[in-house]
Amino acid sequence: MRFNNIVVLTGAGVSAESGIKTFRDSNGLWENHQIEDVATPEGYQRNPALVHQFYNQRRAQLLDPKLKPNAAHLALARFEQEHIARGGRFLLITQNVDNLHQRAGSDSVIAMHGQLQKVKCPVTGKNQSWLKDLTGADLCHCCKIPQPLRPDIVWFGEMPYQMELCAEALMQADLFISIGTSGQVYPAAGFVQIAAQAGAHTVELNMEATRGDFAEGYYGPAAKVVPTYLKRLD
Ligand code: BV8
Repeated sequence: MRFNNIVVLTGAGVSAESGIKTFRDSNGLWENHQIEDVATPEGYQRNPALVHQFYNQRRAQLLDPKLKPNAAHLALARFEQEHIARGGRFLLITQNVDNLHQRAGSDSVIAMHGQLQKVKCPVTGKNQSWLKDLTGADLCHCCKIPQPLRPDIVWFGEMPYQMELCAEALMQADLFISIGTSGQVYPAAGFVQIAAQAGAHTVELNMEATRGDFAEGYYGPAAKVVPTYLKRLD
């Protein structure tokens, strides 16, 4: 086994072939919205109904029976099981808030930007599973004065989840694979440097090359490129 400690970072491109819009490709998610209006705490304060609508639409899409994990999600889940069975270490960090990695069977997943199917109390941060529409009338049960629940999503200006765990894994990695991300959002976009500084081999699997500095890159649709690359690792 050439690599022991493998860290994978995924972005919206890995879910594109499942039918979930990416952020920045044409007709992407941000097309009809300004980031400031729908993915910041200030935007939520200003117009909670707009933000609820933005996330309710995306959450509802996850319940569509036609929406399924694609070959890239499935190959990552299978590889994780086989690699761990061989005594290797594996961590999948996703920027995506859909549930497709989890549905594909990936176990060791950090959803660093939160999850569409969770909501949380704005005061205690306690989260809970939530599959339906969220409105301002949905209140927490953890505070003496119940608070309106918010999407359990990391907005711009908020700290992504489990950053210490991510940093620890990146510094011990001997292979870092970045899949389906434009590398425009930090701190995720800085992961390749942390891994490279720790001596990891770095690989980009994406539709096209990004500004990131990778030792190796294979380009094309994730559902094709990811299974092909992972097979070579076996
Ligand atoms: C924070 C949830 C600080 C919302 C999201 C330097 C350091 C630190 C921070 C900053 C910094 N510089 C700027 C910042 C601030 C900011 C930032 O990065 N801004 C950018 C715009 C410059 N970062 C933050 O605010 C972060 N927080 O820094 O907190 C802090 C410190 C202390 C205490 C408190 C706070 C928080 C960032 C998280 C924001 N939330 N998501 C939601 O989902 O609605 S980010 C959002 O963008 C999504 O999560 C998405 O995943 C992410 C990145 O986008 P991508 O996944 O890459 O998607 P994109 O469309 O861009 O690219 C898709 C790629 O796939 C393309 O390359 C395409 O070619 C490819 N592709 C398409 N189809 C396919 C494909 N590839 C393969 N196959 C295909 N079929």
